Amino acid sequence: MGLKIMYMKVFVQCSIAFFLCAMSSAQFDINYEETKVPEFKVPEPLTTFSGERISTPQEWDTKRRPEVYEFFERKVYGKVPGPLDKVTFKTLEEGNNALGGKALRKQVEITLRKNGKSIRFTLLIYLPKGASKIPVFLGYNFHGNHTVTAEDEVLISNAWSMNNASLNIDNHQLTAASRGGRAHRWAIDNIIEKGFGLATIYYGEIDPDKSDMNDGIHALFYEKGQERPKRDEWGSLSAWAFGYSKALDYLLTDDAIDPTKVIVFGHSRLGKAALWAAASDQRFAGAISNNSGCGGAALSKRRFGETINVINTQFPHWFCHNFKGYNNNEEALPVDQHLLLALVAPRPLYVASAKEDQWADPQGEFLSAYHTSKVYELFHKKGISEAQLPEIQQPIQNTVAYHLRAGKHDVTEYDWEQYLIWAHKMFNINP
Ligand code: GTR
Repeated sequence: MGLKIMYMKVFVQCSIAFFLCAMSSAQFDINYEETKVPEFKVPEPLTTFSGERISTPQEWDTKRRPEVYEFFERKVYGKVPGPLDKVTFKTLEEGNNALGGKALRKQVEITLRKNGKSIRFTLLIYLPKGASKIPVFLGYNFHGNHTVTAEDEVLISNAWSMNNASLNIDNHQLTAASRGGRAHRWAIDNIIEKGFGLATIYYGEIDPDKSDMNDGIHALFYEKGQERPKRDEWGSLSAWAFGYSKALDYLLTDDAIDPTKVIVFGHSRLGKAALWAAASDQRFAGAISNNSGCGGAALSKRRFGETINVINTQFPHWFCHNFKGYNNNEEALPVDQHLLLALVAPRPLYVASAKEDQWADPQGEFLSAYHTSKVYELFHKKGISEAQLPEIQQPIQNTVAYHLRAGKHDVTEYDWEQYLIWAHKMFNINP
């Protein structure tokens, strides 16, 4: 009976999702044909906005990088309005026999304070037992830390959540019913066995993913009567990126972790946030963008799949207000997303796509990684040298890495297997 109700709920939710998708395709003119991609010029990475050529890493760092960063900060993701008053850490739980005995588990509460207000989030960390100076992947999860593994000790957040019938999330409340429900996205056994740690946070604890701007971290910075950020101030993606940095603040204090090897990872909207986090905080050793699509790795000027107008309409809270000026106006952008990727240079960067994830424009994600490679080459790092999209399951793994996986929008064992092989090579890890 319970099962029947659950199936019905899943069916109803899927039908609603399908209906919304159909609505959005009808409402917007979505292009999925390569022949209909408009002609456009990819902004030259090594020429400044005023036309000056960049030919050394120093010139990149002092002239080009700052102007590109500032553009993305003021016109795309939005500025963080100022420093916090205080950040504190408190260990809530520790287990030295986790994951069947091969890992240590730690749950750390991080409190962010500003103007007499505060928010808290919990970082769940798994580290291989008996190791030291451990490289770590840091990634947000969509539905709570307790969905990442089935371990009973993992604390359940009481932050607002999107409902999800397949994970039994009702009334925007997380419960034990979804424990382990997203374990398939995290390859945690493989990560630990290969000598890496995993740190994860429920993204809704930083900023609930809904279009009002009254809650989450934004509200800490408001003056009296203020209800939304200024035009050039942070949307949710920038807030999530900032949360990644605050988690890094903690990871850098943990003696077991190698402070030079924290790699920021994110899937989809959280892949967009991971890229902006790596661009904004150069303490991150590298970045992985899994199926990040529009506003992430994909070139916007291609207008293939999701576009700026579509994303700003469906998720009006993700980017800063200024970005709406580029709705159906991509040609006015003096940058494209390959320059977001270039802000990660010369650190290792992995862009991954999925063949059936046309909404995220795999070809546009690949071309972005290709065009950013010029900046990596300036630093004598190997990028992607051929402009030809590789076949599925044929990864290219240089300092700039790319793969096209078979299948849909998701994070799979295959994706993690590639990230682990690549990270071993990039960060000289001997298990
Ligand atoms: C979609 C959105 C994408 C991507 C995705 C996700 O609905 O259009 O840009 O972020 O959500 O985060 O799963």
